[in-house]
Amino acid sequence: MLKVSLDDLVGTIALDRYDKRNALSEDLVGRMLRTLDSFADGGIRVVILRAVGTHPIWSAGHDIDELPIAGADPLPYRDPMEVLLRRVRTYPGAVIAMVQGSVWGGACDLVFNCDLVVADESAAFAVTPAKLGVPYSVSGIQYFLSRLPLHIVNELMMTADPISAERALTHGIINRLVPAQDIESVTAELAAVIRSRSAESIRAYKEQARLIVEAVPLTAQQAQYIHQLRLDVYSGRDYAEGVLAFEEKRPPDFG
Ligand code: LCV
Repeated sequence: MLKVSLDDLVGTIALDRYDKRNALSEDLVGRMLRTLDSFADGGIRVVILRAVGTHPIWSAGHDIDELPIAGADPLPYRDPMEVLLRRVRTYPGAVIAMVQGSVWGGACDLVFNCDLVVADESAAFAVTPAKLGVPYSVSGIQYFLSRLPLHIVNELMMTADPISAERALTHGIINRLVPAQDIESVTAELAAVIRSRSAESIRAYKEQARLIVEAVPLTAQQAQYIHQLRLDVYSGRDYAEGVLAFEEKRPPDFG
């Protein structure tokens, strides 16, 4: 499911579950979490997150077969994906996503939560909750809004259609857009530069940036209102239909 390697305090985690289009199952995410923990314990300065090989899909996102239905929050605080996103944000070093192929749903959240993104022309990003009838996670929306212009977030969230690598570059989702044959060397060079810089400075910068981005005060009433909005969606007809339609390999009918 994962291929892990290490070279001079640069660690690489490669998704290797292409039969399920690298869908982020609990098992796969658990392995990623354990790897990140061991990298952090070993003082690994830079982590490269990629997929094994060159395929049209980088990751199909959350494992839809594992989404709960019938009134259970699909993206609760303890969902392994949510835990992974927090772990990437708090990883005490840089995490670079190296992206070839399309990125779907929760995998976009994963890539956007990385500190830097290197991609080739085959990369594309589709944020899919509106195709599944899912109320997107509050922290996911917060992070999207902190990184991207509102109209781009609206387009991603409302259409659920992929945006191209070129547009992703324009909007700052991608740091370096490079030809496929150069992606490994460009990523390795970027990792080597960061590896040579002060780990203490980078760790403190990253933590400060995270805390500033997350510093959005909400009143108790607003928090309750958000909870109610989400509860209504994940208890609703669309969510059940979205998951069923995926299982039955047909487009959803949201009426
Ligand atoms: C489990 C899968 C998946 C998958 N899970 O190959 O962000 S949110 O709110 O949306 C969040 C809840 C979330 O992340 O939801 C997941 C969002 N992802 C998607 O909507 C993408 C769903 N997948 C697809 O649309 C297609 O699979 C793509 C376009 C990615 C690839 O198409 P392709 O024709 O290459 P198949 O569809 O034939 O899929 C190959 C196998 O992977 C499984 C799929 O069920 C199939 O399994 P079987 O061979 O056993 O039938 N698979 C694909 N995505 N997210 N399983």
